[in-house]
Amino acid sequence: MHLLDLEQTAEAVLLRIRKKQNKPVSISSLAKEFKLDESNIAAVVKLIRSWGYRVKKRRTGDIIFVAAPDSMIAIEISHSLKTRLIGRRVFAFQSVRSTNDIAAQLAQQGEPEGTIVTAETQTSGKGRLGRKWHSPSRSGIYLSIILRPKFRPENAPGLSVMTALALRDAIHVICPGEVRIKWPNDILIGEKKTAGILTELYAEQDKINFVVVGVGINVNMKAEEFPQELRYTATSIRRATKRRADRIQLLRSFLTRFEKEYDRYRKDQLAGSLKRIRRYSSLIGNTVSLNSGRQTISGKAVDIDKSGALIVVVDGKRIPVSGGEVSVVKTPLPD
Ligand code: BT5
Repeated sequence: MHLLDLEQTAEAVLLRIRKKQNKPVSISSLAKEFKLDESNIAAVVKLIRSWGYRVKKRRTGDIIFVAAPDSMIAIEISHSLKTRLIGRRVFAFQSVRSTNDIAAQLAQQGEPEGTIVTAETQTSGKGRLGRKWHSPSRSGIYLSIILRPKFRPENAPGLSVMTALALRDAIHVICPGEVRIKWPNDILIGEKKTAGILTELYAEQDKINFVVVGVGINVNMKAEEFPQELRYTATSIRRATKRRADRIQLLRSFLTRFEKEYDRYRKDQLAGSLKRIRRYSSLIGNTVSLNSGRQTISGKAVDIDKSGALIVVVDGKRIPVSGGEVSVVKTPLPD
């Protein structure tokens, strides 16, 4: 069989046998359904196994689907993903410098809105303002989403907050307890960072070419997978729940939520989500100090508006601060 045909057949056979997880499917029925002979079936099973799936072949002439791999592979991500737009095209890599950079290249080459890029590890994962994102292999989610919104560039900063909301909900489902948004781009479990968002805007004067939303999630890292400098500030879902999480399921759940939030955002920015954002924000009500490199301001964080700006009261005045270029620390100062 031609390699391409073999791959397509293997994908179809995989779909068929996984419908009956842990139940045997007879080889003869597969042979008939997919018009294959014994040697084709053997090649198909071999290929499916090479993707990391656990499949048993019994002497009695049955095949049993046992388990999907814990790997970020495209067919697994797409399997039963119910979104309309987000994740309809998947580029899944083993190792890249940064998924955001690959996504930007693909967007420049014309890849459509909703295309996603994932990797098992990043060698130069990026945080904001030139910082690094620690990306150990196979224990996290490293994801970038290409967006092509029709709105003006000044409406883009709120996308990070929108993403944070979808991410907080997806994490909270598998990690009950305190999962909060630290405006504008961190997700905290308790006081520790478990996910970060890097939104990069590619725009001309008043037109967005495309946006890349990058998401890094610490899913199954053990304490020792964090470098010394992150041990006390970072955590993973596994460390919080004391068990491994299914990365693919979490990814699908996030993509589904992201799509819903993005649909809302395009109608009226964060207006429809502000209640939840306020409820889950770790900063509102606290005194914060904002550092933009050039200047630092301190004040009380009182709200987030529909554009995603943090409203800080300084000397009695409400000042909206946009998320892009600031780092924020909660300060212990009395207000
Ligand atoms: C962020 O920046 O939090 C944005 C992180 C975005 C990462 C994703 S992964 C997929 C995509 N491709 C990329 O190249 N990037 C995106 P920032 O707020 O600047 O936080 C960075 C800081 O968080 C670092 O300076 C460290 O202190 C800390 N940090 C680094 N890696 C971490 C990790 N794995 N977990 C928790 N904290 C981390």
